[in-house]
Amino acid sequence: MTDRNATGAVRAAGYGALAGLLVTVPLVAIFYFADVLMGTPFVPFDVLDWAARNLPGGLITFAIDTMVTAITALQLGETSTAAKAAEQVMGIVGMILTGVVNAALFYYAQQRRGGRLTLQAGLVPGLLFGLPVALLSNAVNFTALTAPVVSFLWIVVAFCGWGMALAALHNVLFDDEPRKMATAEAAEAATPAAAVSAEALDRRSFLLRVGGAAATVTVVGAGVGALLRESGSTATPVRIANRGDGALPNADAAVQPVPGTRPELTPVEQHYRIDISSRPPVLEEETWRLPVSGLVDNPLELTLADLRGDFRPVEQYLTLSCISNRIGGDLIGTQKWTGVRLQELLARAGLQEDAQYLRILGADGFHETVDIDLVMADERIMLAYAWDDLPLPVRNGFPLRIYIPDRYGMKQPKWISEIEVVADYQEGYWVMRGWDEVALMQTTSVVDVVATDEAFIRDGVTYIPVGGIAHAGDRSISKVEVRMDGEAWQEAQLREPLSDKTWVLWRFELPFSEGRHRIEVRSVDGEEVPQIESVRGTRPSGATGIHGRNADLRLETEA
Ligand SMILES: Nc1nc2c(c(=O)[nH]1)N[C@H]1C(S)=C(S)[C@@H](COP(=O)(O)O)O[C@H]1N2
Ligand SMILES: [Mo]
Repeated sequence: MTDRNATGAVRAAGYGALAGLLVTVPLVAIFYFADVLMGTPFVPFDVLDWAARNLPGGLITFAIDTMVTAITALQLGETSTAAKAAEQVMGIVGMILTGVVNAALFYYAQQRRGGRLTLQAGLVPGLLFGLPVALLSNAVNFTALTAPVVSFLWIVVAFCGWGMALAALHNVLFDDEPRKMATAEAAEAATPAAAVSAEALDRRSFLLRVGGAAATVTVVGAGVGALLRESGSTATPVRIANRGDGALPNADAAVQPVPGTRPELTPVEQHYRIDISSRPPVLEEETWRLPVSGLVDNPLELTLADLRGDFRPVEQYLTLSCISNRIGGDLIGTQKWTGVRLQELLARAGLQEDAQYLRILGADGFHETVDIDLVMADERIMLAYAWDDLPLPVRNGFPLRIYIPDRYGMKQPKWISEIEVVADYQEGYWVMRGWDEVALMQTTSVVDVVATDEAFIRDGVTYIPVGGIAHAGDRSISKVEVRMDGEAWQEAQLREPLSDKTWVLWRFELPFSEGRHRIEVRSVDGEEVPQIESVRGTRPSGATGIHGRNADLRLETEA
């Protein structure tokens, strides 16, 4: 008898898992639909974001690292975009799996307990699942338009509905179990297989119908949601800085990039995006303010118009890189940044005697601490509101982000929501999670292209142009060298860069020799310090090592 109960319970858990799938998938679709329609939280992303903020830094880094490796290996395109998509899928799949497990446990427990389920009994798994999710969502969500209480209640109610739907399904699947069992037992002597399969058929056709309904809700919810989202998006941004005559500062540079080298100025929509949330905070210019508070004589509360109008705009061509960028990776990009000098802003606020640090908060909960001595010593540190003369894109920090020369992106908050002047140092978001406290940019260089289709002949020798970038924070690049198959290093030509803070494009003319070769690059920064050649991973201080590319050199039919 106990044995039979146990098998029954395991079988019930199996049905529970299936029912869980059929109820949780539409629930996710409903959350999505409500998010688009009313701005309630999309909870699968919130749970993932909560995990990303609260699980140990090493584990998160490992997860990101694995993801980047997979994206690179499977060639899924630009790393940060693919990683964000993978993250979002993980959030959704995670929520569905949790729903499946919870439902399986619910059915299992019910089978062991026996008896009939009331609909209200579904409130137990509903609340067990829904309350923690609602709490996590409330803790991290910053994208919802609804008030936190409303969001919280909506999530709890939705999960209660989820639990009651499971209870209802359970009753249809198992309610007449005793009768069926009795029939089955009676029939067992005659045709046991027939009795069992009739019962199974019954359940199967019922589950099929539920599956159809679940699929309908999911497709309609997700589809209509996606359509609504599409139609609600994107006005063209208004140019806010003066483009001047449009000429780049290095327009007269003598050295031309090898075709196939990445663009010297990264198209803004191709610039990587790295941050701690599934979806970026969307801040409105009308309501956004920058409070400068704490140890200041005149606390400020600035609008974007104040920042653009009351301060002298500063323009700088800059290369930004993520500390998680691998050797040769794409988490690096160059734009013209426009903003205000942080020194000027602090002068207006009036620092008090004991002011030591700036605590800079992002609207997503990200934060960093900047030493005021550093700001006072470096007038290039700025609060930027434009990239390439347009307002910052939402994903890259609209309306305001900081620039600190020579530091990886992890030190430079986007979506700034507050600057607090304080006396005490506090570790920043990624520093707390084990990354380098200073995060100076490593010198790095990359072979972008071995341009076999650009081969040319000079003095009877055939050359293949090779090109790429080299970058060393604000230290500039003094030398780039290239070698083939581990032979002697030879100096490449350097193109005059957009600024001493951007990458340098280089070109090298490689004497042709047929066959498969390895072409490598290394560089020396403007302070005559060579890049570190020994291979080290991104954590904790940024990757080092030299980049190379294999190329099959063979000449097309010569004209
Ligand atoms: N508010 C906020 N700012 C942030 C981050 C973040 O997660 N939140 N990530 C930092 C990191 S790790 C990097 S590499 C850069 C990336 O800027 P981008 O997404 O515009 O390329 O933003 C930095 N600023
Ligand atoms: Mo980063």
